[in-house]
Amino acid sequence: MTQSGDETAPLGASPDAPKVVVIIPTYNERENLPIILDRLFAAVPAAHSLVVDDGSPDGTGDVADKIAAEDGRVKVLHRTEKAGLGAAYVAGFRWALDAGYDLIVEMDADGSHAPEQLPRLLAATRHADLVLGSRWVPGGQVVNWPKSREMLSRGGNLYTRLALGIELHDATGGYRVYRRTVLQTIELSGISSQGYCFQVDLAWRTVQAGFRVVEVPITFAEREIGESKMSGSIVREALLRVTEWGAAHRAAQLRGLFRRG
Ligand SMILES: Nc1nc2c(ncn2[C@@H]2O[C@H](COP(=O)(O)OP(=O)(O)OP(=O)(O)O)[C@@H](O)[C@H]2O)c(=O)[nH]1
Ligand SMILES: [Mg+2]
Repeated sequence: MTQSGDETAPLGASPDAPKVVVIIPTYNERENLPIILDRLFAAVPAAHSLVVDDGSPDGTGDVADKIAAEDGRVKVLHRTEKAGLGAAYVAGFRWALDAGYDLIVEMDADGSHAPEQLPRLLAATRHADLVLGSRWVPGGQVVNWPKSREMLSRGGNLYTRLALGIELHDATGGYRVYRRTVLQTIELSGISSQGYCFQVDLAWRTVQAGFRVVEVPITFAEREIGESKMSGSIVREALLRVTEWGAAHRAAQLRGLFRRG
């Protein structure tokens, strides 16, 4: 499903507006973090942010603490070791649910997910339980990506669509907004996937639980500062698990057909 995203009326401005928290996982992002938080609060001043740092050796956790000491909208969750993006988000989701937020946002620290586009994603939650920022719907794009990366993302998403039989064009993307009911319904403790696989896992669980998912076009920019944590094992994990989920889903569909027959 695609949403053009015309409704740009800001959320979060009135007292009964949904409470928004933007979860930013960090590992060695000390230069990027202040920039992304500045951009976030310029774009959506009413939002709060939770930084989930996995003991970054470059001191990102200290940078986050300093910002939090000066800005009450920022909180920091310190975890002791690098345990992957998925585990960081699950910890962040639990915190956000406990704290009573209505809309829970995933955003990378490296500037790939433009905070200036967040108002459009938030507005789309009026018609959706999960809003995916999508690179691969009309109006979406990536800038400064090598062709090889684009092929990997497009190919991975095509494979995901075919294997799982879902109508999503960017299930691997990590710029998204969940309504709290989705994260309350999904069994968070059952999630062990990391990297891209984590994003597909959550989208797949959301679809299976019967929630409405909408894709809003975004412009995704390659990081300019710092190092990518992308690796071959992250791609292999996604390929293997998506294949397993697809096979299990088809087997369940077949069993259902036989029973009805
Ligand atoms: N807390 C935590 N954050 C992580 C971990 N791995 C990656 N991140 C953060 O997750 C976000 C996405 O990671 P990236 O390295 O940008 O991965 P990517 O966007 O798939 O790869 P690039 O496109 O090459 O940047 C960034 O904010 C990272 O700092 C981790 O193990 N723990
Ligand atoms: Mg990145």
